Amino acid sequence: MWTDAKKGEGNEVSLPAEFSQPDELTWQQKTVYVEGVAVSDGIRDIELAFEFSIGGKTFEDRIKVTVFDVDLLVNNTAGESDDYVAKEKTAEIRETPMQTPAGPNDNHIPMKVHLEGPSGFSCGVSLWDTGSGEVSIKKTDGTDYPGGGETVAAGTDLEVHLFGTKASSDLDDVMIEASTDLTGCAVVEQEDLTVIWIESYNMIF
Ligand SMILES: [Ca+2]
Ligand SMILES: [Ca+2]
Repeated sequence: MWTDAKKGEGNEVSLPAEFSQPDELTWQQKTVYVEGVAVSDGIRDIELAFEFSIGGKTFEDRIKVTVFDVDLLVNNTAGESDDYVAKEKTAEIRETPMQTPAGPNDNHIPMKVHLEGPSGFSCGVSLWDTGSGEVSIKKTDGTDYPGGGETVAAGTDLEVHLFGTKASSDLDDVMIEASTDLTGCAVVEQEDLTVIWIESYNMIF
């Protein structure tokens, strides 16, 4: 638990924590930030309890939370050494593919969206990319990955395809990011990769 959204030295709260000074805990509001450390064995298996004592009376509130984890496996591996995708060929550049595999479905790689969590847990996962290079994220049937996300169940993998659409200017300058419908706009996972492209006019020997 942290007292700042950006965790750092001096703002960690060790539990159980006690706040006794008025400037540490105002009646109106005290915001703390909870970080998941280990994935839950069961849904809502972690209980946070809060007690407030004043004038000889004690008030209490409790909430239950679940810790889960989203992993993005570019090229279906956790390793970084294969995190490359070639930029799509356009019809003007290569109308007739010379290589196999090539054609309308070439120049893409698979990516697994893996959800780790307790049995029976699922959530909607949204994906997007940032950076200089660009990819388009599609489902395996060739349609765009929906902006509203796809539901993923704990212990399963959702496979998507990454198409390189704009070449990288630096290594690993494309970042795929994920959020879930349970955690708001927080980015729950990031994975970087590179879109490679060789222009024919650079191939002079
Ligand atoms: Ca990989
Ligand atoms: Ca990577």
